[in-house]
Amino acid sequence: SAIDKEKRGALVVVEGLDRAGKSSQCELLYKSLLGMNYKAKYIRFPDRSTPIGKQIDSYLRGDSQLDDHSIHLLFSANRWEVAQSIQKDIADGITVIVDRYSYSGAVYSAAKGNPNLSLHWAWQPEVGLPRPDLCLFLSLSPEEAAKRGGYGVERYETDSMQKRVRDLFLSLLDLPHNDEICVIDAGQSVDEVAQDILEPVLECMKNVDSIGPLKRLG
Ligand code: FDM
Ligand code: MG
Repeated sequence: SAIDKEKRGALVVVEGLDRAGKSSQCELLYKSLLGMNYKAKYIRFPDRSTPIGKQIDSYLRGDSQLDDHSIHLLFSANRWEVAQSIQKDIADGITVIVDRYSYSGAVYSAAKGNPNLSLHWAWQPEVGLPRPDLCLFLSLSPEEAAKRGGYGVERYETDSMQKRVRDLFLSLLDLPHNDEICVIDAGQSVDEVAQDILEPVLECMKNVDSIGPLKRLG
């Protein structure tokens, strides 16, 4: 049977720019796994439903102003508040699909260009969070992104911000310890992208035993 009681779940993160199709692909992946009788959950960050998430939501909509460091730490706190439940789900054999994670956290804040908020500074509050077994980076060229219609009205949904976010995401991919990152060409059709995602996810779920227990971000 596809459900193996001995096996832990996998922690699978989907990252990328706005309009890369992250949420649709997470939804498709989640349904595929359930259809194959795997235990799965789909969560997203920011989780706007918690008290911290409501502050983040208000900030993103432009209804409130916050210091760059302050909002950054709220985004991180929003992950820490569910870190234990993620660990529990993984231990219970549930594969957890996460729509945005620490990579968005560090990159979006550092992309603001605040001279006192480097990528290095931005990463520190993420240290110790559950480490993804697999991170799928949905890569989209600026040209392809432009074809997908306009941005929404939230903070960060501007050309200049998206360009800096893209450059910083790409610089993260170069880090030597980031071997769990898998780049997906998000410019393909929805079905092609879904297939390119499903393969490494199934492979990762098959291999979690050899990876050992869930690790932490360093
Ligand atoms: N974002 C998201 C951050 O700035 N930091 C974070 O830690 C996370 C998870 O929030 F612009 C940004 C990315 C995006 C905005 O995300 C809202 P969604 O996926 O559009 O809800
Ligand atoms: Mg958005």
